[in-house]
Order: sequence, then structure tokens, then C-alpha cells
Amino acid sequence: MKKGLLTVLVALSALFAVFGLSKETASASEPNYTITSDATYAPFDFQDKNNQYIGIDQDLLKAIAKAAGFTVTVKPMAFNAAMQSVASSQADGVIAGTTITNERKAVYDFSDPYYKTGIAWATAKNSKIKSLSDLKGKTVALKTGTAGAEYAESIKDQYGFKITYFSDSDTVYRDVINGNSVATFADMPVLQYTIKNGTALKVQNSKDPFAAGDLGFAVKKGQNAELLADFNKGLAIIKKNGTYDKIINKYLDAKAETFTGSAKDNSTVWGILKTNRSAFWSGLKQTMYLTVVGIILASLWGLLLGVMGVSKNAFVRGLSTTVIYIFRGMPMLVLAFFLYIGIPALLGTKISAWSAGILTLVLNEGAYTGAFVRGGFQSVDSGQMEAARSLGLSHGQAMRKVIIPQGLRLMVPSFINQFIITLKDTSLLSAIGILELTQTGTLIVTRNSQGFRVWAIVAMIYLVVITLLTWFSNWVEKRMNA
Ligand code: ASN
Repeated sequence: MKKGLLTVLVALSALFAVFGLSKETASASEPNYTITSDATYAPFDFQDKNNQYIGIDQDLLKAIAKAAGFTVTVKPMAFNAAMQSVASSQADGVIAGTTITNERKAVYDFSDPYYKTGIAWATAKNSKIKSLSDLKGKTVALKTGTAGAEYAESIKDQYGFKITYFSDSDTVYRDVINGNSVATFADMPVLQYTIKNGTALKVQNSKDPFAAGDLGFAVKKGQNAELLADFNKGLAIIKKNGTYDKIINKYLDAKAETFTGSAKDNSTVWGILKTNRSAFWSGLKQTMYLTVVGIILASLWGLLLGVMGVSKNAFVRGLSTTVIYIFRGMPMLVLAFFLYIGIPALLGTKISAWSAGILTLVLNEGAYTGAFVRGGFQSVDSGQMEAARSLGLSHGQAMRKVIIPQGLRLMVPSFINQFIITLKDTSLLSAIGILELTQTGTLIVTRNSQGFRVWAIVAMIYLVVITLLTWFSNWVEKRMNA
């Protein structure tokens, strides 16, 4: 009976795994490129009220791909992760409102410029700060890895300000508006657009941006030359036939729509839930999917580690201890970045965010599981083993028939605990661009600036799911003990 259950679980997780992988491999006659992008960078890259990923970059990319005869799969993520993904060959190209800078040219090849930019600095709308020298002793909020951040770093000592970093623009704006920091440095067109759409900031140097430059599409240096050439070809075509101007005007014209949704849609929890229900639903599905596959595989891996941990063989025991030591000791976020960005950068191989995410869950949660499984077996009274052996069972038989069943029963509460932790830990995988529930929340907040309501909704959804998971686990526990 229990064996049957196990078989079903293994089959189910294999099915999930195959399904998850096959989603990533699109086949088409035209070349298909994976392009990373900044998840939250209006007007270049952002989600509209229907949760469509839009913006100048996205529309340009689509029009260019069509004109030049290629297709794209776009992966929105934090700007820094988007750039790193290309540097480590995880993705073919990046379009993320990226400024063409000399430093970046050492790592990336850039397309022809497609938009002019420059760095602006902005404070809260009613701030008393008027000049850079007023920043002395104060804190400036910046987005990691951006040209704006690089510029601010270069003048930080001259003006004597401190710096704090965030990975997405909206959090940077919130930090300045809430007064934890007093200013930020970012692209002029981006800050102006954000302010026009109601963000309570004020640009202080609208007439003379620092470090004027251009935005460009980028590929890893020396790679994807064909994609780069196609991009330039497509860009030239859409500039000539008027599509380029149309796209720019769609977002920046005086009469351009705002894409943020009506006040009614955004001012109540119910309105936000209703307008974004498909986004919340697909985020929740992704979270559940990661959780179920993660739990099943991590439990199996943890069981194996636990059994190895009480083996007669010292080498096998040592192996289990070492694996548990390494993966329990490594912060999960570091592990995720290591698998998704570190290893591919070294080996030049690709691993999808989904696979890296699952592997992170399995290694991390599996190590914790391994530790309590080993502990559970050890806590079965040693007399039991002796008794079983004296009845003529071999060590293996004694383990399987006597120690493991008793140990497993002791471990059930720890398993339930670990399931809940796994569910919560999936939220960390938003950092490598997986569009699960937490990342969904970030995208929605960026669009409607309703931080309190959106995060309250996300928290509630997690609590509901955790409650269901706990009920289910308790039900299984009861049946096991019956
Ligand atoms: N303009 C920024 C940069 O090039 C990009 C961004 O924040 N998406 O650094």
C-alpha cells in the first residue's frame, strides 16, 4: 500500500519534471532566442493592467524579430540577473533599457543604439534637498548593477553620501518616498515617465542629465553575432517604415495611455484581486508546482541521505554527512545563483531557471530532510536492532523491516514542517526570474504602486495554501498511524 503511494509520487514528479522541461524547449523553423529583460522598468519593460509584459523594449523587440525573421522567448527578471544571464550564456540576449557603457563593452556586444538616455537624480516630491551637496551624510537608494548606480558610486566621495542597494526600481522609489533614503540616480526617461504616472518623486536635473548615452540591445561578447546582426537589420527596417516612431509615441506621446489600471481597480483589495486574478492564479500555480515537485524530490533525496547516514559503511556515512553539511550550510539564495549563474558561467552550459530552481530546492531542503531522517533512525532504540539481528535478520532486513518503519513514524512532524518551509522557500526563486507568487506580487506592485494591498493579498494566499498543506499532511499522518 505504502509502496504503491511511493510509486505514484515518483511517477508524478517525473511527469512534472518532463512537463516542466518541455515547456522550455520551443521548436520553430525560425531561430528562437531566449532574451532576458528587466521585469520592472516602465516605460521600457513592465506589465500592463492585463498582466501583459509590454513597454518600448518589448514592442521594439517584437517588431524587430518579425521584420528580421526570428522569434523570441522573453524572460523578465531583476536587471542585474538579466545582464548576468547573458554574461553566463544562460540567455542569448538582453533588452532591459541597458545603457551602452565602455565597461559593459568589455563583456557584451551592443546593437546599434535605439534610444537616447542620460542619468537623472531624483528626490521625494517635497524634499528640501536641491543640490548634490545637500546629499552630504544622507543615504541614496540605487538599483544594483545599473549605469545610474555606477555614476552615483563615482561621485559618492565627492559629495559625501552613503548608498543602499535594491534589485528593482519600484523598491528604490518606495525607499526614497518613504524617507529611508533621500535620492536616487537612474535613467532620465524612466524617472520622468514614472513621475508622470503618479510616483511622488521629483527630478532635480531635468535640463542637464549626467553621462548622456544610449540604450542598446546586448549579447555576450563574441557570441550570437547573427542575432545581433538581425537585430540591427530589423531596427533599421522598423525605423524606416514608421513602426519605431509609432511604438515610441504609444508610450511617450502627450496623449499616451497610462497602462496602470483605473483608480477603482487599484484602490481596494477586492479590485486588485479582480483585475489581477489571472496573474495571481498563474503565480500560485507556479508556486504550487515548484512546491509539489520540490517536496517529492527533496523528500526522496533526504530519505536517501538519511539512510546513508546510518549505514554500516563509514565512507557512505561520511558522504551523507558531507553533503548535508555543505547544502545545509549554504544560504538558499547563494545556491540558486551558484547553480543558475555560477556553474553555467564556468562550463558554458545552459540550465533553465526552472531546473536550477528545482535543483536548489532539492539540494537545500533535501539536506535538512536528510539530517532529521538520520536523527530519526538513530533515535530508534538500539535494542531494536540487536533484537532483530538476533532473530536472524540481516542488517539490511533489520533496517527495512524494523528500524525504518518506526523511524519514519517519528519523523512525520518534521516532514510536515519541512513541506511548509519548502513552500515558503519557493519565494526565493523569484530572484532567478521564476514567475511564482512573490515575483507576481513584485510585478503588480510596480504597476499599481499599491504595496500594502498587494503584499497583504500575497501573504494571505500563502497562508491559505499553507493551511491546506498542513491539513493534508495531518490527514496523511493520521492514516499512517492508523
Ligand atoms: N539603464 C539601466 C542601466 O543600463 C538599466 C535598467 O535599470 N534596467 O544600467
